[in-house]
Amino acid sequence: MKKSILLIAIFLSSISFVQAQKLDIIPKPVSVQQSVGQFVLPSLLKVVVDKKLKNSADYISTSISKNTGINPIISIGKKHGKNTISFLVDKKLDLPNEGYQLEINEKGIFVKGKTTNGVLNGFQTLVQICSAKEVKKGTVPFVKIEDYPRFDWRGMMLDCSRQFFDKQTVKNYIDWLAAHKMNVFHWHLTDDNGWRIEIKSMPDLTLKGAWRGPGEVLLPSYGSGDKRYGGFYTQEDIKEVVAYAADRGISVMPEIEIPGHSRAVTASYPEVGCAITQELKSVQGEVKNVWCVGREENYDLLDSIFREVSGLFPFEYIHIAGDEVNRANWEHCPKCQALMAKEGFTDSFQLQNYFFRRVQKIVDKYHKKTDGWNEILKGGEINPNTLISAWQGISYGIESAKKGYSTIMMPGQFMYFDMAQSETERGHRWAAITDTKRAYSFEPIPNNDLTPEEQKNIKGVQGALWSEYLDRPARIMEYQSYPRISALSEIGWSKKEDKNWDDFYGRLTNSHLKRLADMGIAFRDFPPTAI
Ligand code: TNX
Repeated sequence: MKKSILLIAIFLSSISFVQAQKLDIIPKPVSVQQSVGQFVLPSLLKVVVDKKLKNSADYISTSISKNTGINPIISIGKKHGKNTISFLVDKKLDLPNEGYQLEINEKGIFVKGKTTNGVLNGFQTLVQICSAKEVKKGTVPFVKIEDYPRFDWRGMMLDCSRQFFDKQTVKNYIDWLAAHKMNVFHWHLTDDNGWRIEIKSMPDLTLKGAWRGPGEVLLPSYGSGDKRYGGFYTQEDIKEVVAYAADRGISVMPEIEIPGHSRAVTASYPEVGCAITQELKSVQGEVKNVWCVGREENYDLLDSIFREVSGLFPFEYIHIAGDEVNRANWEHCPKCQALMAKEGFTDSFQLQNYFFRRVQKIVDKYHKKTDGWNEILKGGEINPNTLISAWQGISYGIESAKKGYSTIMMPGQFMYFDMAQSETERGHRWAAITDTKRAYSFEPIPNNDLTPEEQKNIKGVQGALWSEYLDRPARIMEYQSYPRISALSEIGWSKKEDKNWDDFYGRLTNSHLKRLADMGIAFRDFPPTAI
């Protein structure tokens, strides 16, 4: 008799276990143990946030009330009382730095992390769990999750030069990245088609270089017809965005494009370019877009730019670019040629290397490290602490890791979300047609080519959204970004052996696309809606 009751109990609990709400978390966590039962959300819901996370308390409580419909009573501290959701930092947890434990049981909801970022990652998982319809009815399923990222660097770049995205749009973008446990926002702030960051010692960079179109504006029109187009972020705006991102666990890395892609600089300060009469076009057809390496005063200007930039961004890296430099300018410039002779250089890559070594000394002075596109490795030695953004292909990342540089894998063939997503859609095509499935297939550590030691140089993975083609209403930016960034987040976070397209696609279509819609993202659906 007793035995049969036990059997019935086991039978019943296994049924409810089978019916347990699917959590469908993206990126997929390391370990999830669901059990029978639900925490019933009380109308008097208390939220306790560790003192170390006090700047994120507003963000946390707003998201909880958005997702549960309950306005929680928030307090700062460590004590988990009755009916509480607690967010606690515990340095002693046996977990990697950004890892977390999330437990939902009859006593409430416990989110613990070793660092503040760890807790915030756990918070994002909780938000995803709370997006389910069951939670709207007032119950959250029992679960125990232990989770940590595969890579330290999970980044995304947004080009705010070719198109200007206002402060609020950038903040939204950061929110969406945070929801995917991404941790670096690479802010492409300058390029040929617009300088977007206020530099007080060089006011014309934004008075002139942030605008294009007709009138006294100096930059040629670009995708904006004959209308005046542009904009920039004041230093106050930048500080605001950096703090906003920090509250969400995201570091902001600024990129200042040098020495190429600098048409907006020479439009504002013509003397920065080489004194030549030829109209030499860059890969993208721009003229006068290179800093003169032979003009000594340019290094003083760079010093003041990097002094101001390093004061605005607490992150350890500043990106100094180095891609697609039209070195033909230097070959025609008397000052550059004189420098070349003086240094005994035989080719213009050595001039480029000379330029970067000088810039790295400047950036060093302001206690920052540099990141550069993979071309920065050409022409000679650079600072061994340089981070390399390997964009031209997987082999460039391999080369960088083999040379011993910390490397971010972001091959255009998989990780450039400006690429069209099918033959018939709008977008760049030079690297590949990349839909979400193809993006998801990217593996950042090419095992066969790197020794275990060299593999450690691969710090992470990143996507990029260049904005030449984003000149239609803002939704196109969202359409290009999602769900490809959802795929990227899983590449950066989840274990390699857990990666499985069918499983990911199931979580995406069952639950995650709905979450993206709730966040207000006009993502690309399956099948895509034509635009
Ligand atoms: C190459 S990626 C560039 C960008 C373009 C992009 C378009 C890189 C470092 N340079 O300037 O916007 O291709 O896909």
